[in-house]
Amino acid sequence: MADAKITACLLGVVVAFLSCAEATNYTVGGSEGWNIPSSAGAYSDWASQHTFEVGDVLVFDFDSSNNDVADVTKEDYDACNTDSPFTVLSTSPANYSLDTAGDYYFLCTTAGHCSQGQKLAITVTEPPSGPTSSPPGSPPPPSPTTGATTSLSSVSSSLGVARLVLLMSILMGLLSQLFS
Ligand SMILES: [Cu+2]
Repeated sequence: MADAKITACLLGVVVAFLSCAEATNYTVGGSEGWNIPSSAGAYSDWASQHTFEVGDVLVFDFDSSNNDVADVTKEDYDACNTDSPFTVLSTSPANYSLDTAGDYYFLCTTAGHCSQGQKLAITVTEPPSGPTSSPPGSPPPPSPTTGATTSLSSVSSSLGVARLVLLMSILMGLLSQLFS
């Protein structure tokens, strides 16, 4: 019985380890959701508490009758200009997939909401499990640290494989002891 428990624990460790590489859904603003925040810096604070990687998804949860979410340029983000968004998502919850590395800017296009702090800027990096290949001909992501990010990704990827091999050897050793 004890052996079965140990095996179950070990399997749990492996599952937790492997799930590190999976995409994450982030509900913007946490339980507060996406609306005029109580403090103007609320979404900056929220963003600073998370690390966003390619493949992750932002979930905007808001009252659709009075809000939406639009991705915009940095200039429009800074100026709260709602006239030329790339896309506007007006049905909640709105999922926004972070498909490429770079900087992303969002705001609510309802008059006055952005200037009261309903705006979000985030930086998305390549996941450590390896860079996703960009389609040929597409411009590189607007990041001044592309070179450094890529080499770091390679290092992290090698480390990840080494960790996995180590973990598996430990696991095999323990299992062979259990069943000997
Ligand atoms: Cu709004």
